[in-house]
Amino acid sequence: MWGLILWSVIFHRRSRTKVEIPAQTRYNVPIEALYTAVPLVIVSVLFYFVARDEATLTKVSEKPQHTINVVGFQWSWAFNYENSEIPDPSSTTAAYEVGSTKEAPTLYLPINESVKFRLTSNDVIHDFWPVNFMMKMDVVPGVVNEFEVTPTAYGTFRGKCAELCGVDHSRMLFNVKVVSHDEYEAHLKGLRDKGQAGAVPAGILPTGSSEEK
Ligand SMILES: [Cu+2]
Repeated sequence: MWGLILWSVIFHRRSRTKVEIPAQTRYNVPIEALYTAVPLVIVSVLFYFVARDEATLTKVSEKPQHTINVVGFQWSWAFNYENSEIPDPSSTTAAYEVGSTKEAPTLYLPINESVKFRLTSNDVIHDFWPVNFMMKMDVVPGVVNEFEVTPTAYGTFRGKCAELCGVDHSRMLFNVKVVSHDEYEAHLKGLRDKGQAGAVPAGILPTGSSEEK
């Protein structure tokens, strides 16, 4: 860069002898048309591929095998394994687990079964990021975001909040455990047996609730 600048300064300095104005170039219609058209083409092509892939990645099916309400709060996660679209606070069948900054909660998922995550928050914006899923999505107060996955490998994976959400944001961790169908059902039963059933505290307020904002 410096070389080019110095070269221009030395070899294109103003002549002492000739004082006429150098050739003026402006209003070059072909070049102007080109630098309008080329960026338009670039942006259109990028837009097409982004829109196409985004539509595929965020597609949710009509009837996923499982729906889990993921609640982000300052500063941990709650997972509500729901049986229906609308959480029923009196239901005793929808197991839930609530984590804390001291103890990261574990999200259980059955292998080869589709699961839709319904992401909600009642305080600030969080971001649900099960790292190995190569997918993350914002958890926004007042908004219900959704995405769907079908885990295909057993194991325990890490997850974290990917949106700076306050002082303990970095401790907003969780685990994802992909298990067999039977193990999944047993885990949910275990949660219900501990009394962790119904609509998760801090979750979506049920329709018609007086606390609903
Ligand atoms: Cu967060």
